[in-house]
This record gives sequence, structure tokens and C-alpha cells, in this order.
Amino acid sequence: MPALSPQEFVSRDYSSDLSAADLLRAYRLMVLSRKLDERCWILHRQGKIAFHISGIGQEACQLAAGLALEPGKDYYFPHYRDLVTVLALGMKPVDVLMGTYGKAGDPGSGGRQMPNHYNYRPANIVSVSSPVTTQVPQCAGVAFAIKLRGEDRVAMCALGEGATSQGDWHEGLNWAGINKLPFVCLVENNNYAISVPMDKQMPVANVADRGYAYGMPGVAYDGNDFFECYNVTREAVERARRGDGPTLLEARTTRLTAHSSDDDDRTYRDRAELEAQKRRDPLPLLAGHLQEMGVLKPKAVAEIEAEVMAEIDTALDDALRAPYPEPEAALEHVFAPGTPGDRYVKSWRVDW
Ligand SMILES: Cc1ncc(C[n+]2csc(CCOP(=O)(O)OP(=O)(O)O)c2C)c(N)n1
Ligand SMILES: [Mg+2]
Repeated sequence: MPALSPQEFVSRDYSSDLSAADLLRAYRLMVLSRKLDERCWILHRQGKIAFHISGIGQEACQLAAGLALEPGKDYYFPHYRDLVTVLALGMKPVDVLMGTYGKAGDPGSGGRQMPNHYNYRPANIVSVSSPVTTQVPQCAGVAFAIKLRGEDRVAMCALGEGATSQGDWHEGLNWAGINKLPFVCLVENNNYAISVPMDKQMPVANVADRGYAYGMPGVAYDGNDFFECYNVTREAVERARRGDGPTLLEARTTRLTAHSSDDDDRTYRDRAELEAQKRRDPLPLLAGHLQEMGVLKPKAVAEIEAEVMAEIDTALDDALRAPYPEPEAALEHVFAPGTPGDRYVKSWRVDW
């Protein structure tokens, strides 16, 4: 069964719900994410941070997810590229940078997680795990609990198209389909799993073609067009809220950087392809759209950029000044308090 198009899936123009102020907030979030992401690349190249993995080029589908969910009510299981999603759900640049620097103020893990393993309890953002796709059965499990408890919540997870080759993806979608769960799976298809292109990852043309096999609609859409992304993502979230069951979303998007700070994509990626993809960069596309609508004035572009750069500078100063965790903190949260494992770990004498 081929993937549905946005025209076949979306019942109304949800983007018309967004006021001028909402659209300016969305644009500001996308600029904030882009500039923070670029700053992390610079910090890495200066030898000041250990690792970075980027969302640059994929922000439109990510931002749409962040705006379609209700922070603190719905659950989000992010992909490591989802910087703008977590900012839209309420994380601040300083929270992100605390994680990047492994500081005690890292909101979810207190500095235990790798950079870009986003987690934030106030917005029900459940931590990324390094083995890809573990978030999918976790998300289906949370969606199952939501359904059993009769709660008005939606659980959404995001991942790359390469990660759909893992067994966890098939198991999670199957469970969501069997139980008609309030579950949305967002596949950010950037056509590469590190260096491996899409046609070596799966025998079908679209990830979304597989939705039919799990009893849910699969929708393929332009993941770089914010308005299309918002309409499709809102429809999937509304469907889940109404009790109509899960949806598989496939945002066709572009990774405008190497896989990570530790990858050199010149060894496997044609430069002409990358140059062509830069013409579909979601940030200038959104700016152009908002300017045509008269929502974004030319003067505001520079003002927003200056504001965002100042916010990042302050966040970086705050993260750098913040304390590291105490070494003993590494022994916390390993086992539940009072269990034999906990007593064993606490009995260790460690000469830090
Ligand atoms: C289970 C597992 N296998 C391999 C890896 C190494 N790895 C990290 S990211 C990645 C590529 C994932 O590609 P995709 O799902 O398309 O996401 P993208 O990075 O393109 O956004 C791989 C193979 C891992 N983290 N976990
Ligand atoms: Mg990919």
C-alpha cells in the first residue's frame, strides 16, 4: 500500500490556527535552534566540547512536532537531532548546554548523558538512549499506559529512516497498531544512515509505505516546508487524541551537515547533491513564506538574530560557570534505593 500524500491525509488547514505571534515565535525558535547548533559546531572545532550531532536542515518537521504537542501533557521521545523540537517544548539553551558540558544542572541526567541526549521532565521529554530505536517500543508502552488509564495524552517518538531497520521499530509499530494507541511515529528521512543511502537500507520507496502493514496510515510529505509539516503533524496528533489510533509520519528532509562532529561526509556524499539540498534549507524557506505573508518584516530578521545570539552567549556563560556533578553522584540512580544492588554500590570505597 503506497504512502498517503498530505492532501489525502489532512482534513483541514491547521496552520490557519496559528496567529501572527505564533508564527513569529515559530520563526524565532528555528533561528535559535540554528544558531545554537552552529555555535556547538564552532565549540567542537575549537576543542571545547567533545561531540555534537546536528539538526541543521531538518528543523521544519521537528518544529512542527514541538508545536503540535502540548508540553507537559503529551510525551515526546526525541531523536538526537531534535534540538528545535525540545526548544519548542520548553527546554532553554542553557539546559541544552548543561548537557553538552556534562554539568550537574543538566535537567534530566545531572550530567550523565552524552551531548544531544535530550531529556526534560517538565515537558515529558524522555531521554534519548544511544542505541537507536529504543525510543519506539518505549513510546508505544507509554501510549499503551495512556490508553489503559483513559488519559487525554498523546505519545510521539522521532527517529531517522535508517533506524527503522531495527527490530524495535517493527515491534513498537505493531503493538501501537494492534492496540490502536494514541501514538505518532515521526521518521525524519534524510536519506542517509551515516554514510548508507536509503536504497541500501530498505526495499521500498517510502518508509511510510509500511504503515499499512501495521494497521495505520503512513504519510510521506515535504519535511522542509514548515506549513505542510505542521498540517500533517497536527492531523496525526488530533487523530491520536480523538482515539482513532496511531500514525506513521515520514518527513522527507535533508541533513545539511556531516552525520556528526566525528564524521567527514566528503568521503561518501557528492558536493553537488549537498549544494542542491541547500536550496531547500527550511530556515530561509520559512523566512520567505512569512515575509510574503507580511508577518516577518525585513527589520525584524536582524533584530531576532541579534536577540538570539545574545541569549546563546548568556546561556553559554551560565553553563560554563555551573558546577560539575560531585564524583560520588555517579553512584546515584544506578539501583533503586534500599535494594541489595544499591547497598553494594554505596559500599564501594572510591578514591576519586
Ligand atoms: C543499535 C545501534 N546501532 C548502530 C548505532 C550507530 N549509529 C548511530 S546513528 C546511526 C545512523 C542512524 O541513521 P538514521 O536512523 O537514518 O538517522 P540520522 O542520523 O540520519 O538522523 C548509527 C548506525 C547505534 N547508535 N545504535
Ligand atoms: Mg537518516
